[in-house]
Parts: sequence; structure tokens; C-alpha cells
Amino acid sequence: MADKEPLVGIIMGSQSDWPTMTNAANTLDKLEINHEMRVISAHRTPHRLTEYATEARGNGLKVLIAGAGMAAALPGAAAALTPLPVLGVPMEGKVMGGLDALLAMSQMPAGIPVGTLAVGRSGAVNAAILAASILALEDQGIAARLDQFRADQTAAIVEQPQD
Ligand code: RP5
Repeated sequence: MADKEPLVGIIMGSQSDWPTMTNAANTLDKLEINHEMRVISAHRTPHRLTEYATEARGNGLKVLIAGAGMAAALPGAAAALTPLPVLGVPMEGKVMGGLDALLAMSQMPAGIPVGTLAVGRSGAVNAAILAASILALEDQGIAARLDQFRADQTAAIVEQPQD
């Protein structure tokens, strides 16, 4: 997929977020959706954020997935700089298990939305699936792969618990 332009930008506030955000990347890989990853901190690298977010649409990206913990400003700050849909993934933190990031990320003022997902791995996986749903509106190939992904997932669920 390296030869195709990325449709989804996965950004994260720190290298320490990668073990969680890799789940978003892996899910996009399964759906064969081209993506790129960047470490961008709203607080530590504000100029990197401004450049990336303001150029995102012009660079062909359709959706941003932003993971952050603690003050978790990254998704909201990115959303302030781009009209692209921004999906936020709160990191599971050491202090409140990620509740701090969840509340910070979800409490956006009216006018600049962030689609905030669950804390941690579930949120990262679901951000990728939601990105696929958005892209599938205009891309029949992605729509077909998303349908298959969901059908495979359903088929993999046992009816009775196994020992
Ligand atoms: C946030 O602060 C990052 O998204 C990360 O979840 C958290 C801690 O960052 P590190 O101190 O591990 O770099 O900005």
C-alpha cells in the first residue's frame, strides 16, 4: 500500500501512545486503507501540528485519527485547524485510567467537533472502523471490505462459551 496516497492520518501526542494507536493502524491495514502515522504534540510541537493539520486536506487526507492522553488537546486543536473529520482516541492514563483524557477530548465547544471514541485499544480499533465507514460512503471497494470485515467478525463469535 506504500505506493498509494494515504487517506487517513493517524496522529498521536507521544511515542508512548503508539502501543495503543498501533491498533488503529493494524485495523486500517486489515481493511486495506492507506494511512500515515505521525507523532505530533499539541503542546510540545505546536508548529508541527499547525503545519500538518492545515495541510492535511490539501495533501489528500480524508480523515484524521488523533490519540492523546492527559490534557488530550491534540484532537481538538487539530479539529480547529482542519475541516476534515477528526476522530479522537483517549489514552489510558496512569492517574484516572484515561477518564481525564476522555472528558477533556469529548468536551469540545460547539462549532469544532471531535468524534471521541472509547478509551484505549477499543477506541483505536473503532476509530479505524469509523474512518472506514466515512470513506466507504464514496468508495465501493472500501465499502465491500468493511462489509466483509463485519461479516467475518460476526462469524468469529462463538454461540456458547468455550472452556
Ligand atoms: C500526552 O501526554 C500524550 O498523548 C501522552 O498520552 C501523554 C504522556 O506523554 P509522555 O510523557 O509519555 O510523552 O500529550
